[in-house]
Amino acid sequence: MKLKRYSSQPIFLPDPTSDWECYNVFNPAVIYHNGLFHMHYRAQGLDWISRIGYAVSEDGVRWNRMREPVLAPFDDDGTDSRGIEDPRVTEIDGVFYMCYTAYGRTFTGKGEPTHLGGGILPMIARSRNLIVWEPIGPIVRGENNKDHALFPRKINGRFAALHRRWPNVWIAYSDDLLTWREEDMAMVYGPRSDDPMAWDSKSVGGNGVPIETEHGWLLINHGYNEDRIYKFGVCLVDLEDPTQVINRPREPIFEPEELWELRGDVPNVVFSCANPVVDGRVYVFYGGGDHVIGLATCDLNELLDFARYG
Ligand code: BMA
Repeated sequence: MKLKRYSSQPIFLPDPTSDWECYNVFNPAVIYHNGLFHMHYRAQGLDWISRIGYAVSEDGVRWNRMREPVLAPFDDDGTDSRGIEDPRVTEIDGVFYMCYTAYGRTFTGKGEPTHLGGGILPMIARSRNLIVWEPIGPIVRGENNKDHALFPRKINGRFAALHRRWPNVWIAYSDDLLTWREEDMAMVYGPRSDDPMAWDSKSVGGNGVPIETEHGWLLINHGYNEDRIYKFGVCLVDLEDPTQVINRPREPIFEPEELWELRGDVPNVVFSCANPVVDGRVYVFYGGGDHVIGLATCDLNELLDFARYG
């Protein structure tokens, strides 16, 4: 089972006439709403600070973008002054929520600072119209935590989010999206560290919003081993208790092959924050080489069969 590229070319490129998105556009969130694909993408320009741009499309391939970013660093204290990264948008009961990584200049807490000495926060923002976003707050503070995404409905009456406490994927629950208590968090799965040859032996993280199916939540994820080649896999977990892994096939479903995935700002990277399902097809939008955006798709039923029996 492999995802099929829509084209050997990227579907979305940096805009050389823009100061904030002239270098890289990558790792977009995409949701399908009212007959249109809505994309929130990470962009870097002259100052190398990530901002979130917005574009809209009828077919997921030809996009119309807004001139100005819809979300940019707002915190002068420094929690997001190095940028806003890797959005994942979920619609719950008519409200849109964006999970994103705030990358700050200052490091607080335990763990390791990032290579530039700053820290990261797994943030959530809210919007009613996909354009105006109001940051609500982080899931946790003071740790290496990103790749978070809200489930598209409450589970047992509570909001639920996947998040990544490096190198493992966790789940967290909250009543109000503001308070995420440690006792409401649990690990779901981790890298296959028992097999150093496995493609995901060193690190794993969630991709887009979990897909609800009659057989469980279908999770698409990314991972890498010592070679640091980012690939995608799948994992099927229980609908009412997502810490229960039903099956996790060993083979990856996607990996860098095109030149713009093997090269780029960071080599050997395909990185996805979006897998909306439209008319039974899964649309996997992804960043190639942290530089451009590509699209690969598959039939939902085929992917589900693979997740169950692969
Ligand atoms: C991860 C994320 C992604 C990025 C990837 C590859 O840690 O920060 O934004 O695409 O690294 O560089």
